[in-house]
Amino acid sequence: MQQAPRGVRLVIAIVGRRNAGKSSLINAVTGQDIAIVSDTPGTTTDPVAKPYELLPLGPVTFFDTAGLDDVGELGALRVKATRKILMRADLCILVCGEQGLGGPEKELLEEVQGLEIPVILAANKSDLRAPLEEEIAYCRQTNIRFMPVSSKTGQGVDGLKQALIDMAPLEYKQEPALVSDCVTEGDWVVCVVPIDLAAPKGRLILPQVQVLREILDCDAVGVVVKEREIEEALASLRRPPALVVTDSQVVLKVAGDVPDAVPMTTFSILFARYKGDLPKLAAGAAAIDDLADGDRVLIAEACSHHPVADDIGRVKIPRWFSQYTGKELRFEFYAGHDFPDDLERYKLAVHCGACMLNRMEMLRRIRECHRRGVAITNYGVAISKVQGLLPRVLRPFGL
Ligand SMILES: Nc1nc2c(ncn2[C@@H]2O[C@H](COP(=O)(O)OP(=O)(O)OP(=O)(O)O)[C@@H](O)[C@H]2O)c(=O)[nH]1
Ligand code: SF4
Ligand SMILES: [Mg+2]
Repeated sequence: MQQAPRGVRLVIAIVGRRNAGKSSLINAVTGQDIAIVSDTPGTTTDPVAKPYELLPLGPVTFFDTAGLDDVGELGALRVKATRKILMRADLCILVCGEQGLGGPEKELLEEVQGLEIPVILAANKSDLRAPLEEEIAYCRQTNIRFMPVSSKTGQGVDGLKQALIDMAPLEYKQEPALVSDCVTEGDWVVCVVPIDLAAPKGRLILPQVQVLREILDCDAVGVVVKEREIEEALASLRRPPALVVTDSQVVLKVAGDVPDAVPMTTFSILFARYKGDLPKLAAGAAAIDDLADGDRVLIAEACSHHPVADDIGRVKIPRWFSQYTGKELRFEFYAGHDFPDDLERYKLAVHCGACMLNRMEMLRRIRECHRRGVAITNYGVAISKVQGLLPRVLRPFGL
């Protein structure tokens, strides 16, 4: 197993009723008394992050949460905060205590499975109570991993850790391919890089360098041209290239010069795939066609500075969308690590290139939109969409 890329933390939400032993279980798993435990229900109020090295997997963050059966006005707020953690979770442990697997647990399991979060049912306090046949049968039927544990004696805790490692999403364990799965040894790949006023002086930008480096790692041949030279370059190659990768800004011109039979894509699409879930981002772009007058579109930037092109999100995308759809759309801008609380208000979220985020974080954001019923795409995919070239640039990936 490869080490998870640095800084990528698996988010594991621990949920359940009050007093089920959620905090105790985190203490047992981490081997530290870091979470406050008591027999008073409602001890944990706000979600608390507990970083931990789950070896050999890598860094994870356990989120200790308030009981989902908390009552009163404050209780409702706590439940809301717990649900917010669930929206971001990669894995979930649902803890049940003396009461076992009851109605509230079943409801919660259904909700978590509906959100497509892999879940383990930890039947805690196994020193006090043996699991029932019907509980085991229920989990078998619903495809949920059932694990009796005791935070008090430590029974089952190692097995629980192993289950977390086994269930960690694949993308957490593997470094994704940028272009290497489209190219084999000896292939030619033509990269189109416009050198205009926006290009930095004296160098290529990092995404271009990364693509070229991966082409070389594949023992393939990388050819770099400006958009004016693409036709000449193609004519002088002895055989057609395996792939043409172009800057999105000149995709229209390049698409005209590259024969239809030659696979072609953009740097932005390669990075959308590398950083996120390309099929979901492409499906989100299809939602642009369904936008109607008055719809809200969220332009989401993952950090507050955008060194590449400040006006892409704020000026160009709104203008292109308005021209393409012919609709009166309402654009709102949001920068930061979270989405707005009222994400459901938006018909579509258009995300930045996420250069400051790692893949897990971006996938989490895509999933959060999906879970909350909001379509999501990103700048790079949206640009090809409004230029009418999305099918062409997605074709190399079988989409
Ligand atoms: N016998 C036994 N007692 C346990 C076990 N796990 C937790 N407890 C006890 O159960 C009580 C509740 O434990 P907590 O870990 O605070 O439960 P919680 O789910 O975090 O509770 P809230 O934060 O109030 O929602 C405490 O008195 C613990 O000592 C266990 O495996 N066996
Ligand atoms: S993460 Fe990168 S692309 Fe997104 S807003 Fe920040 S600088 Fe811009
Ligand atoms: Mg607690």
